[in-house]
Amino acid sequence: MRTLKNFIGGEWRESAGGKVQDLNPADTSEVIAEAPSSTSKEAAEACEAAAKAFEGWRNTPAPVRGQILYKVQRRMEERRQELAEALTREEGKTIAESRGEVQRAINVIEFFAGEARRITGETIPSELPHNFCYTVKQPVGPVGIITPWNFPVAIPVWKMAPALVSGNTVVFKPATLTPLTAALIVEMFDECGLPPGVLNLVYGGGREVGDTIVRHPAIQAVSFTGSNDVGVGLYGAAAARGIKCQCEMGGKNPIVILGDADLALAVESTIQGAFGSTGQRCTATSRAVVVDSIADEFLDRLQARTSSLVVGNGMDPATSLGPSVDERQLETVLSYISVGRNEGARVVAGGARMKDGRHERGFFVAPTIFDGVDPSMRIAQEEIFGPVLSLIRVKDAETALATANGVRFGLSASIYTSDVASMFRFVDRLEAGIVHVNSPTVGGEAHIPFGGMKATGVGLREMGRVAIDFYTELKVVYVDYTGGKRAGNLY
Ligand code: UN1
Repeated sequence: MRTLKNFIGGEWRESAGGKVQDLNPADTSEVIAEAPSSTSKEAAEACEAAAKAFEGWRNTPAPVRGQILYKVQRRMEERRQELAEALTREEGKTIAESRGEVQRAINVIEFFAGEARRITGETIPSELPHNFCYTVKQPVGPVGIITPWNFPVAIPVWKMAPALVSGNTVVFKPATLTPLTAALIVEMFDECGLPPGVLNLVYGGGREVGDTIVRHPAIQAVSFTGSNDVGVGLYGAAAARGIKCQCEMGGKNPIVILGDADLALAVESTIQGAFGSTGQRCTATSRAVVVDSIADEFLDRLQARTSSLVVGNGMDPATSLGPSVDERQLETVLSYISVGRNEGARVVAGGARMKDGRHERGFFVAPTIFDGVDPSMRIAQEEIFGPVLSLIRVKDAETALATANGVRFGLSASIYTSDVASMFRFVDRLEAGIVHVNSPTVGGEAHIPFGGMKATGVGLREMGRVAIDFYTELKVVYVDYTGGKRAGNLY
């Protein structure tokens, strides 16, 4: 069991706040770590440390900042197994999923280390003679990074890597359920020579610590991933201060399966999208919108495949599905299952908590499929964040499109078809920030933008080159070299 500390101004400091136990959701008799519930005074100290370090870091050449990230990349490669195991024990996902997440974080660091050499502007011809006009990207200042428990390695890294290479300093507040992975990540950055105060870590709840960060006068931008309730509140607090805010929030992602789809492929992708990461993913497939002509066959195959899934402790390599992250999340999932039943949908797989033998001390739910779901039901509209899939039968492709778009979220969407015209129609019309053709709704790559539309997101996209735009201000420079003979202003 590790006792975790705040990391402020380059020092691991004891917190004066209370202590929170970090439990293994697959076996709650295992206490993995004890983390502080940092005080708002400590959060303010972290913001002040970030402010103090800003001048030095902004003046460090970007390629030199990138070199530190390359070192972190190598360090994370060396410590990948330790980080993946901590992730599985702390969050519950399978060890294969954890290894994949750590690799993704490594790729993100590698990508942004390289981007450090490409934080370029433009030269633009002016309308005036002998005028040189160009743009330059400058850091915004100290930034707050507030992250969720479901991807506690990849998401913090995909925010801090672009923030740091752009020359910002960071105050990082991880989710209360995943403090150990956060500490390990910060430790790796510290081991690679990041100057004191450039990256700071405080733990604790959104109300006390998150709020202090977004309201602190030193903080110039906030990047958040998590629930809509929290995100909209943060966005409001950031707007009141007039600072940048990026929020990546909920999803209710559809997989649309048309009559000419490759069914074997569609079934595999639905399994991966709906039950991978135990459905605790903002990109999870939570609705299968299937045309009537193939719906029975699709469901038969899906049920057969679902019954082969092994639910258990993620450290066991035979496990295909881990637990819900904690008791509260488990209760949410179970309550949505009863909501679905009460709304008149039919459970055709799973539908209950698993408590027998090896599931006794964990928060396990059997992978659940509802048939007969009407698009207006709550289980077809609200984000559940668990292994629950709603099958919605529709009469044709047009109804499928309207159904897919008939929710308030717009993160990702998949279309399964072998017809080029249908494919392009869906690509054009699906209301989602990420559209997949014949591939699952989940996933994302370091160098490819990620984010959603509608109620899913505000602010610029994450990852990819565009991520740098959120973490920089664009300065426009006009240089007049007429040497005192300027002919006057144009306007
Ligand atoms: C993925 O599907 O691999 O919170 C990325 C989330 C997303 C990340 C998912 N921001 O689930």
